[in-house]
Amino acid sequence: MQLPPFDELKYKFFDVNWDAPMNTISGLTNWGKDANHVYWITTVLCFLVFFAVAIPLIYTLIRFKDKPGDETPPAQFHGSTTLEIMWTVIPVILLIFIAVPTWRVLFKYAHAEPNALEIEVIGHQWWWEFRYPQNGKVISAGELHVPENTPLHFKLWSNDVIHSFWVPKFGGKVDVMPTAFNKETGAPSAFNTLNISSPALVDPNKKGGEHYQGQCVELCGASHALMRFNAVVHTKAEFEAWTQTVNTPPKVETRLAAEGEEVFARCQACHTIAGTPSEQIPGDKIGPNLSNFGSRKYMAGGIRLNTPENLAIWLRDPASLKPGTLMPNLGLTEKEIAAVSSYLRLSTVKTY
Ligand SMILES: [Cu+2]
Repeated sequence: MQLPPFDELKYKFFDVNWDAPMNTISGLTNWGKDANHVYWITTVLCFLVFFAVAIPLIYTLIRFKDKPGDETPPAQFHGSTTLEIMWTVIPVILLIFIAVPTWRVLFKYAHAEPNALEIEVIGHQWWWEFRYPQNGKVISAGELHVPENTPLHFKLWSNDVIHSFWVPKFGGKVDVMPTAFNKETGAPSAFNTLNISSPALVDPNKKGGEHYQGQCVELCGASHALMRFNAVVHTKAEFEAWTQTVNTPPKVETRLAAEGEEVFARCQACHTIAGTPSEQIPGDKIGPNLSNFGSRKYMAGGIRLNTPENLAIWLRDPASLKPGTLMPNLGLTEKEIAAVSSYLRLSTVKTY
């Protein structure tokens, strides 16, 4: 399944589609499939209970309806030990049938697999940051890259308010909570985890990976609905190549890009591009890491395709695309916008 660009997605109420990117019950990962199994068991049992109650109820309503002229009072009785035992024991048995598979799935995914790829997920108002501590200083924003068929160990926390991490096609939805940080190491004192394996590629030779929609699912402020991201599943070789090249600094070859590099000096208090002077400014930056921004398919937290036109709209007035964003209107001239856009869109990594 190939995802259409987010800004071209149009949902219709009756457009029910198994392959729809936000379908909750068509997870492709081990976690997604196991959770769906529990879901179907629960659904089938719920329908059985519904019919077991509804059918006798409808029968009783018709069979014992008041008949005109019939003055006989209904039989008067109360208490039935057999019935009371039945409606205690049957629900207990049904709940056991739901609880056992639920526990099995919960415990199965409670711990990371020993060879899992660790990914730190940090929620910000309103964008996602992904760090790959096992791959040096690889950091991505708005775009989660994973190799196919690989156990993943997500560690999730928030930089501000509560968010929730969700890729419907992966399954697993985890709250992303604010936390305190260790003063010396900067490590979060608490985080949630999610242990799933990435899905296999539908087309094993797919260049540039397969894209799945991700979304924040905890109301987190004005632009909560615009806090999306793009999950890209690559072949293992392509993922390796991405981690190797994503921190390569841009090659500035044109005058426009060189001018853009100068404009970007004004952005580096909030943004980092690996391998450039912006990396020297210490501390966690307030804005997304823009290393190889040009290689990203989407921008502004996954809400628009990464095109020069959309980037210009964003730079002219970020809040016009994302109300409440921390990025101010920098008052750039059209010339500066063209220059910095040309610089930012330079890419040393090609994933699609
Ligand atoms: Cu959020």
